[in-house]
Amino acid sequence: MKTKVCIIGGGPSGLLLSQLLHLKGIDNILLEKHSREYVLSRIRAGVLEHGFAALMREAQCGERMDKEGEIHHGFIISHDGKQDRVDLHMYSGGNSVIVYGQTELTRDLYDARSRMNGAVIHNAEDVQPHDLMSDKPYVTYRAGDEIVRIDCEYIIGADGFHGVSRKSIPKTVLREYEKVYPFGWLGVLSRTKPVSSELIYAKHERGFALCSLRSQVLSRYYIQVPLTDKVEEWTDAAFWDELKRRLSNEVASRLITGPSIEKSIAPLRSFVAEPMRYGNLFLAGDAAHIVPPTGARGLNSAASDIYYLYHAMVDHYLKGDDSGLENYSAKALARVWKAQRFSWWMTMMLHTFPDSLDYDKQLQRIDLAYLFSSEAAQRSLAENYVGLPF
Ligand code: FAS
Ligand code: PHB
Repeated sequence: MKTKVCIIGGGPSGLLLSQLLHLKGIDNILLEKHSREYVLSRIRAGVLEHGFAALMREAQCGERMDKEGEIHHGFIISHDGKQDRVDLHMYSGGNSVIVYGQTELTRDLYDARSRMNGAVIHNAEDVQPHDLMSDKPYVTYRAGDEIVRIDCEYIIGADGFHGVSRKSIPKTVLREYEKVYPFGWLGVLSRTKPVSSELIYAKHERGFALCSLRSQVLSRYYIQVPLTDKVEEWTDAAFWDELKRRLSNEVASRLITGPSIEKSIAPLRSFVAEPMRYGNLFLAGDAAHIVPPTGARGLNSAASDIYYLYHAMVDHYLKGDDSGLENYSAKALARVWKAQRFSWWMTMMLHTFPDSLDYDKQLQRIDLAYLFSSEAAQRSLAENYVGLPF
């Protein structure tokens, strides 16, 4: 098989780029190791920056997002017995975020690829990029007993943290930066009315909690748990009781509980791999960077990678201009590191650290006190949360 761009990974990063390139007439093939059903069974992000939403619309995949997604102009931070609201709309100069689940967004992208007869190959096993430094790179994968070769001009590694692409960059070239947090998030999805119309980030001495949603009939909740916890140790009742302990009495009294339809523990890490280009391989999304979900930057960091790659490929193929490709890694990393900083800051401010000094606890308290005493501090939070410019 032959194509211009071979994309490894059928998550939001790979699918969005595949769709955008297709609309510009740039031939591409996407390889996904799992089935479509498996990919769509994963429950992940819930908050979209306005830049991501704009890209979805440009990809002709924004209709259901605009119809079913909820525009949020702010969120609550519950701390020290208080509920303080961050006015995103006012402090970001009129921007906001859309609450719309990654699962639905990925479904919309898959539907668009199918509608346009996009070349999306599922159950592609043992995918392997080759000859990355040559001008004739290629990718192989196994379909049953057959090894299939795809000759291409560029390879996009959008295969997530555990994918093959980043590992194809020689260790002598790759620089990795990592910080692992001493806790995880236990998340529950339940067909219940959300307890709040806006997200509630709760800082509590027992641990962090988050009240989020997917719709007015589908709630998403998280509590910070030790890394040693196993999801099977947590009954629904135990989860709801612990969540209530970390919320204000007023909010806890309104919480509507119900059976979990999904329950999982995600570890928290900060991770960046540099460079995000090696020869004709370009990394995008979780393949290159991971953030703790506290700042809702994970999926949104992938959006700017895709934006830069999309425009670089259009400039190359339609204008003969390679500057976007040459500058991709530096440009993408500049924004990735700002998202890393924001996610780290939100995580350090709102979580309970097992071995923190009393001094550290004071700093957390004063960080929140300063935030809600300073318009400049709230403007800084707001511009990061709604999404820094691409
Ligand atoms: P993805 O990991 O989504 O997709 C990569 C795709 O590549 C997968 O479908 C995988 O099957 C495929 N793949 C892997 N190896 C392959 C190979 N060798 N060959 C072919 N295909 C291969 N972000 C937030 O903003 N908020 C959240 O609350 C949040 N919660 C999360 C919870 C969990 C458990 C995880 C893991 C992530 C969470 N994230 C969250 C971050 C998440 O949303 C990612 O940022 C987002 O999925 C990034 O999308 P992709 O870069 O497409 O990577
Ligand atoms: C979610 O709804 O899953 C969600 C929202 C905001 C976050 C993290 C997760 O910061």
